[in-house]
Amino acid sequence: MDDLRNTYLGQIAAAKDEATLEDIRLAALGKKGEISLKMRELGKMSPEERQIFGPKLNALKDEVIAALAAKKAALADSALDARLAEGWLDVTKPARPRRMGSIHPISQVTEEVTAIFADMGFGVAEGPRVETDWYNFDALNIPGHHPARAEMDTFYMHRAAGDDRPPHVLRTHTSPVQIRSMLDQGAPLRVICPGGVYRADYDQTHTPMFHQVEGLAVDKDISMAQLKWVLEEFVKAFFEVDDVELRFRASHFPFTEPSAEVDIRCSWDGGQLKVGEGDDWLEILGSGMVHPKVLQAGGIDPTQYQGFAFGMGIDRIAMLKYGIPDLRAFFDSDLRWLRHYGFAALDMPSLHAGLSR
Ligand code: 2NM
Repeated sequence: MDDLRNTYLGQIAAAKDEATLEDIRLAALGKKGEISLKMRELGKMSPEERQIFGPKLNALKDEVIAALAAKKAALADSALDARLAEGWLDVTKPARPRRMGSIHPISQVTEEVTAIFADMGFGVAEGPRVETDWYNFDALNIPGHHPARAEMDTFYMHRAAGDDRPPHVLRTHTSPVQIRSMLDQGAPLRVICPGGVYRADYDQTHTPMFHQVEGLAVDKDISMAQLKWVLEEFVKAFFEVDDVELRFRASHFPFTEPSAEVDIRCSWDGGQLKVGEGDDWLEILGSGMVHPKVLQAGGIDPTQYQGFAFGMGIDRIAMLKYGIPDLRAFFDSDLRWLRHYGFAALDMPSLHAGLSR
């Protein structure tokens, strides 16, 4: 009995892998295993002998089974240890963002603009790209005969004969989202509306779909001075400069009165844009005080509230900030272009981390 015990426990201790362990198990406890055969011999013994050898043999069998299990667990542990020692993963290392594709400059700039205005307390609203002509035109003080309807080169949705629903258009600006925001949320209100818009126009500087962001602030005692401060803060944050000079030029939009186009001081030395210095002026947005009729269409009492509003082209400011020469390339889905002008997927623009790093 002691020999059997020493033999098998010794072999188990020396086993180097699971296959050897399985061989040992078969040799000791398999159908024709040494210990199994001994157990069978118990039947031939006298009752007295069996009383002595039975419990001893059972204890030996249990001991070998336990030793096999313990060794099997130990082998598994050391196999894991070996794998961990050999190849290990540094979870503190940065991911490889290029593998995930890249962020389109329009998405990047939309996020940048959103982060800047969110920091000034503006919410973000989105709306449908197919609008009724009321939301796209009438509510914005652009009546049926108004030349702006023609100027905007509107895409009208097809209508079946006998369809008496109001005409639907592809929105020509994101202002209808601001009408919806006024109707949904009432005053006071601060909101920006980024998104795609459509105009039937295609040349060097125009694509039939492009992107806009419009802003709206409605409250009691809203003034043009606040508009100018907000736009200055925006331009400084967006172009990442400490100082800018803005120039308001009188203009005309149906939905604002008074209206102003806004230029920023810049230079184009060496063909590269520098914002805040130089003798050139760069037009970047349109703005004004919201027309009383537009407030009224938005369900807001114009004798109690005023608002300022502004709008700019996302594609255009993206080209300016990142030196992208051709607008049409934005929409070509050329992978080489996207790799060149795209942004790392994990770098979300934020004011604390830097907008465009
Ligand atoms: C611009 C220029 C000036 C504008 C007005 C509104 C609304 F809906 F609140 F009346 N939203 N955006 C606006 C004003 C847009 O884009 C060049």
